[in-house]
Amino acid sequence: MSHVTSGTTTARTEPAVDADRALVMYSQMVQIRAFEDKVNDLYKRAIMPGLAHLYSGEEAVAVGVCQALRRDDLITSTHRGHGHCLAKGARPDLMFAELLGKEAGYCRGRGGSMHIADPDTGNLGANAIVGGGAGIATGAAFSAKALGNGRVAVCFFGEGALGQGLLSEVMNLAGLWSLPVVYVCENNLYNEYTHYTEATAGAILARPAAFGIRAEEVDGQDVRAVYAAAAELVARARSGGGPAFLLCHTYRHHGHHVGDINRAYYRPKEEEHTWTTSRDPIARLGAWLCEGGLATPASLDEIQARARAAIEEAAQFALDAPYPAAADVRDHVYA
Ligand SMILES: Cc1ncc(C[n+]2csc(CCOP(=O)(O)OP(=O)(O)O)c2C)c(N)n1
Repeated sequence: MSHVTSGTTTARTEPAVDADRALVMYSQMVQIRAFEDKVNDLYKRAIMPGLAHLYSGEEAVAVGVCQALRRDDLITSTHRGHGHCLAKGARPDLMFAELLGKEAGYCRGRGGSMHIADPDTGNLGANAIVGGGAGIATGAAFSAKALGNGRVAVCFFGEGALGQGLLSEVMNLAGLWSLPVVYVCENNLYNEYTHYTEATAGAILARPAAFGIRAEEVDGQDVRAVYAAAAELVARARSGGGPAFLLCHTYRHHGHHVGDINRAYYRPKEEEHTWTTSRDPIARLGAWLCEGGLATPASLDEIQARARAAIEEAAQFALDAPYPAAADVRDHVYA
């Protein structure tokens, strides 16, 4: 990993992550993968209404960053938000209920996949508007600083949001006022069906650097590296060191959304193959755990089986849960 501050780049050494945390991160990534597989299954069987944007392949970003946060720290999420919500501590049963439009869901079934918010875990909400979380996260950081409560806000966004003016406006303010916010850019190479190099001018890290914001990049498929980078930037923000920008290089395994099946016209099959095999974040951490004697293939299989069983149970809860009453369906909706 390297970081760029006022034009300088520094190498970072092997990330320090203890065994317990590595196993927790493995379990969390597996939970997210199992959740997304189940969402895809529900969509393909026409049980889930609407669409969802799956996070599979990007799990190391949400998990590595959220492991560096306190429960009362705040995040904003995106249209591809299930992983952020779960990594921050959301309950899969209530998330499935939201996706299926059930009253038990996080937003009483009125929001669906792109509108999951969970104040109890500091999740200020997913957002269907690209870049929409930037102002909210920066405002939350402003509030944390004014109140002196020591909270840090993390703004997750895809690289597509780099084209949104709001992001530049709020990075300017965060830089000026030294706000405790970390902007986490998930560069999965594509904005819908367009390669990011066709939509983003210049060097990504030059943008935060222009506002005097500490800017770093990391292999987003290596959860230990993401955690190490995030832990440092979050601690720095918490102790008054100001905002930071973490660019994570990652990849989505599935299409832009669940219905995006035929992708060969915009991204090569060989590229998909490379990222889904040798660059898979779960397989990579699993290999590291086994090489270090911290796990065995059998113990990892057991974690996977347990996660899948728990996800099945959570989905069943949501399938059995009631819809909102027809008379109340317009309540709790603000537009
Ligand atoms: C303001 C705005 N413009 C356009 C869209 C349509 N849209 C939805 S997702 C997306 C691409 C987002 O790409 P990126 O931010 O890189 O996130 P990714 O989907 O790759 O995770 C676009 C253009 C939108 N939701 N909001």
